Amino acid sequence: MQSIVEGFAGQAERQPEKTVLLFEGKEFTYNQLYRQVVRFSEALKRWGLKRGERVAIFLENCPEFVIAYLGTHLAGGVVVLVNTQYRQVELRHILTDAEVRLCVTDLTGGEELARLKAELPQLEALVLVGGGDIDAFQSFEFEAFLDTAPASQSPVAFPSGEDLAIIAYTSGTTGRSKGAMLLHSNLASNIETLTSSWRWTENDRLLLTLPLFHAHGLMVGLHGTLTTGASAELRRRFEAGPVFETLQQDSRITMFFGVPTMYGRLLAEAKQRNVTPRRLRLFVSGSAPLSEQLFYEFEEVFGQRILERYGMTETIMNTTNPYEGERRAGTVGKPFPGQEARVVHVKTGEPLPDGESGEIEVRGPHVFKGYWKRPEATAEAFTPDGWFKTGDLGWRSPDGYFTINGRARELIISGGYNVYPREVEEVLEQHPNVAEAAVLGLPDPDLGEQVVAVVVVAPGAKISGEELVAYCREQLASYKKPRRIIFADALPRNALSKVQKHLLKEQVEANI
Ligand code: MLC
Ligand code: AMP
Repeated sequence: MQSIVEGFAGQAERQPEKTVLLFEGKEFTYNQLYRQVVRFSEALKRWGLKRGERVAIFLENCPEFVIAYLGTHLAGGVVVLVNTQYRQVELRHILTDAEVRLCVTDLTGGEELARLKAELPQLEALVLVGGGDIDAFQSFEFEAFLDTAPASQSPVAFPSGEDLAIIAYTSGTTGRSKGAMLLHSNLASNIETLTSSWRWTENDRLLLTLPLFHAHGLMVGLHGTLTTGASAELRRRFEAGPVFETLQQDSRITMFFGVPTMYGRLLAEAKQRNVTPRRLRLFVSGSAPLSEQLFYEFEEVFGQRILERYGMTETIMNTTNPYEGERRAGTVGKPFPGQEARVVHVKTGEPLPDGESGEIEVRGPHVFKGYWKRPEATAEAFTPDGWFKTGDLGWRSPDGYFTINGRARELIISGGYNVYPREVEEVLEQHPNVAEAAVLGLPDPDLGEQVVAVVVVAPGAKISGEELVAYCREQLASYKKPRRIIFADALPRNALSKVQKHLLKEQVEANI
């Protein structure tokens, strides 16, 4: 299998009548989904998409997401993933940087893009799920777009492993996110080792509530389903009550994947209802640290251990606790077969002995090609012998389990979403009434970490916390908005005038 779409097509040929997706009461067989994928790909080609051109998907979870994703790949296009919470700052940057000509979205997304029309000269067309019309662009209703596919289809040609499959924007340490270029071979090799490690088979059914616009939902949840011939019940979003009920009542569901926030909420549901939860074949957690306390409490109430794994956008999945064998609390397990991981000294880059803490580096067929149009950032991210520097800090036990205990870069992980402080600071500092701002991550019992901003108001100016939060929501994804704003007279700086975040954090924590 060189690509996910090829693996999916193979399953569609092998078991055409098998259910692959369930969504809001509708079922799709492999054959039905495959036929729609081919139509979408033909429609894209007729519209004028050339091989290697980018198609953005700016959409909540729904079957059309899956059709557009696979259809773009089948047409030789590159998918640009866009979080539905993204607003003006992120959309402007991503769609311009990736030179997107066509975007698959819904009416709400289309309206947000229309506001940016003047700044997105390269964006020509929208394909709108659920219909509607956006005057600013050439717009098609999704079904009508499929109908533009020519009646006689060209022979199916799958992409090669070396072709670019996805550009996923991540790690905006400078305030601007970078597009991680993932090849079809990265996606295919990672899902092959993952599905065999987790014993994923066609008999599995996954309850998939993670958003498809990030690695966890898409490159683990969806890819695993499509390539093993399994099925997934797809939800628009995660809601703890309904999810808990489905897990209890629907014995066809064998797996659930989530971020720790979701597990905390499911645990609260179980306790509140005072029922014994049904056992599943597999619960997986990732995208943020799963605390030992949650790991053990979950085991006590659900009667089984969550399998914790570690990944990132640039490398998809890196390490995993074992399916059989000890799932060790607080650890992220060992590298998947066929992939490598090591710990090196943060300054010298020399490999460290077991037990010593340093930066985690990974190498293997899962590691991305580089950052889109950013050769310098790409060069900086790799060692000369091809190890990718993850920016995560940790150590390895003598029996090979990795533990993550910090981050070399500034990053807040809130409910499994990454927030880069610099990006939020830049938006705050653009406000005319703000002189300077520092953004921190403070512990949060539900989200793991929460975004907090310390703001110095411009001389003579006045602004309230509510106004600043509203301003951030206008410009940025809502999950990046500060949950709390603290006003200060000045920010602590060192001799080089760099803000001393650790000191600021201590001061803020002491005053809460
Ligand atoms: C939503 N909100 C958040 C938030 N999610 N705020 C902070 N952190 C978050 N994670 C805000 C919304 O903007 C909104 O604000 C308010 O909370 C309610 O929105 P909601 O949609 O009702 O939120 P909720 O259902 O509570 O969402 C929580 C969640 C969601 C945990 C279900 O955040 C989620 O799906 N997280 C998963 C993220 C994920 O898939 N990460 C994987 C990345 S891949 P307002 O102001 O508008 O009301 C990766 C690699 C790897 O990291 O290893 O997997
Ligand atoms: P992203 O760039 O959104 O893909 O986020 C990747 C980051 O999430 C990693 O670099 C880690 O910092 C973090 N992460 C993912 N999985 C885990 C985990 N199991 N434990 C701790 N951190 C994790």
